[in-house]
Amino acid sequence: MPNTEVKQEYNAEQIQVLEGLEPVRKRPGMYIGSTGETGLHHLVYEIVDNSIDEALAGYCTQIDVVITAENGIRVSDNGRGMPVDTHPKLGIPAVEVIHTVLHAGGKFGGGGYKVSGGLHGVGASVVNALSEAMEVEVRRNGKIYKQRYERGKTMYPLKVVGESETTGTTTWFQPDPEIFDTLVFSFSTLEHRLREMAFLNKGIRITLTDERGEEPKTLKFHYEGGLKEFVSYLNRNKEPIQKDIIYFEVSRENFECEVAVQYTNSYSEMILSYANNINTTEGGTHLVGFKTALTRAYNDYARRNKFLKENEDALTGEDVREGITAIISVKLTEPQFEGQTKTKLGNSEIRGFVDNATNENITAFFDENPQQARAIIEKGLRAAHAREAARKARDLTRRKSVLDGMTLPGKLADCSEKDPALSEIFLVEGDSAGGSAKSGRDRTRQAILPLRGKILNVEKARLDKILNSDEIKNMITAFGCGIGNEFNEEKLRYHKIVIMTDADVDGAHICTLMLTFFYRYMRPLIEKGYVYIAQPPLYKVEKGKEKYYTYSEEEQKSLLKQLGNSQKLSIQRYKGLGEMDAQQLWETTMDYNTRTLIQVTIEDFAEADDTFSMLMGEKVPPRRKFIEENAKYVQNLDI
Ligand code: 28G
Repeated sequence: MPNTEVKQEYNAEQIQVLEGLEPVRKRPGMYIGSTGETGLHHLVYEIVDNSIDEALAGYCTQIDVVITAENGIRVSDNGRGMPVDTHPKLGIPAVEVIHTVLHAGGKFGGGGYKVSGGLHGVGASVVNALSEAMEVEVRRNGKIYKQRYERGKTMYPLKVVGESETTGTTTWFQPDPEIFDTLVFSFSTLEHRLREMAFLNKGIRITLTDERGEEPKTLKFHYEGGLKEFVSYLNRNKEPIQKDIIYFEVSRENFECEVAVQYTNSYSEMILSYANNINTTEGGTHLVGFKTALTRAYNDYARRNKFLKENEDALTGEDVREGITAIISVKLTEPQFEGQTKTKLGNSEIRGFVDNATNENITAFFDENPQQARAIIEKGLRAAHAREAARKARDLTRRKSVLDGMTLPGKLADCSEKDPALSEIFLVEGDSAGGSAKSGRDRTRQAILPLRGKILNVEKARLDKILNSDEIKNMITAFGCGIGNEFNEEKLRYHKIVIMTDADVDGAHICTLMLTFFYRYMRPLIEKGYVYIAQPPLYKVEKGKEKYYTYSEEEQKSLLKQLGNSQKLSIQRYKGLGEMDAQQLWETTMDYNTRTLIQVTIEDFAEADDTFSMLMGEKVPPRRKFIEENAKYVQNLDI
């Protein structure tokens, strides 16, 4: 193999360049958001984005991502390969400039943004600065060029290490332990993002390989249908009420918009929006354009076809969106991102563009598919009636609570503490465990609300029915914070809401039912991290006067090993909370010093929505599969 150095000189300017990456190492958070797990994964997205840009420019069809055995990342694409010609001002190859010069503005630094097909290469320098080692190989001009960097510093001039008939770029990096709190990549996190990328950029082939296990594991993502396939993927555990997916794509000189919509019999709405492949979780002008046009097209059609009489009120946006699964993706050359997390699209010109495209295409779909249109409109009409019924029911509960001066449920054993930040409420399965919890608790700071049996499955009912359920009404009044649009965090009476159910399948089911209710009607509770799951013990082991509790089968095994399997052991397996007396319940599950609480967090909105529709919806096989796969039940429940 030839090993020719590419002619080049190092000079003062070069040193300048190297200093250029210092700010990234000093304040990594400014460039990648955090130095935790999210930031770590962000490194991968920065590199993959460059390959995606090359694909959007029309030169790359295949992207391979590998998690190496050492928890490094290797990304390859079959694009043109990063340019290697010498930069006129800096006097170093373009590929080196890309890796060692900090480009103005990052996603978190404010300022400029990367634009598909335009500025690509941005991000590689940030990843380089935060990697203990990074290597790039460029296949171009019939040659393979290679360069290595360590913590942003070039190790040797770009050299030719071989010949190649193909073109493309391969990048490998090892994140820097001096920078990151964690160095372990999550296969499922990368799987999610890469699948999303493949949906958002139709036709691109992406693979993800994990080389850390005994056998390498590979997933392939390739969707010719783009967002259409994304919607059917999201709806895979739901029941569509229309057979087709409404799909359109419109492009103008400076922007493109792609939309897919399908209604299911669910009662929730699931709309994902993207701008330049970035998930705009705070919404923005593209989303507003879509929602306004949808409501208008929907009502116009309903009036024209006499689903709505002249004297009847128009359907609201919420009515029109009940059961919708929709994805809207726009691409534009100069996106402006606003909002707290810079995930709100601000470009005003996009709004009218998306509005027109949506109005025209939704109207056309309704006109051409009257049967599907009927199913959709009738769903909206039912939603409107239910909304009216719910309003009446809510008025009733509200009036009642005002008159009674907010009567708390009779079953609630409240705590004496009034500061929510110091107060906890335990939602306890069954009256008998509830009784033990009441006598075992710390009365100043722990409130107990016993719940009888299964609570209502909110995934299968509308608000009016939900508000008729006693268990749910009790939770709502005990929490004090209201639900849905009227949710008010400031009124929340406890900052720890602890679900305490038996450690068996029924307990897990009740737990899921409650989480579903919180997720659908009090989502900020979960987002703010107020919801926890208690971990009651599985076993009690006694040896003479010593007493041990274990919380998992593994823990039990290792304890028995430790104690030496002598005959003097008495082992009790708890089948439910009810088998513990007040003292035991306190010691094992409620005592601040010894208990384990699992905090419930939302990793990914789409995935959580998915999990709930799957667990609580009508289709049985996927639910069974999930329960089997997660049989051991939660360690750290990320929904
Ligand atoms: C495998 C890891 C991640 C990339 C390319 C290809 C070009 C490029 C990348 O150019 C500088 C700025 C705008 C032109 C562009 C090659 C034009 C002609 C490229 C990657 C020069 C960056 N030939 N592939 N950057 N542009 N893949 N994959 O990073 O004006 S980055």
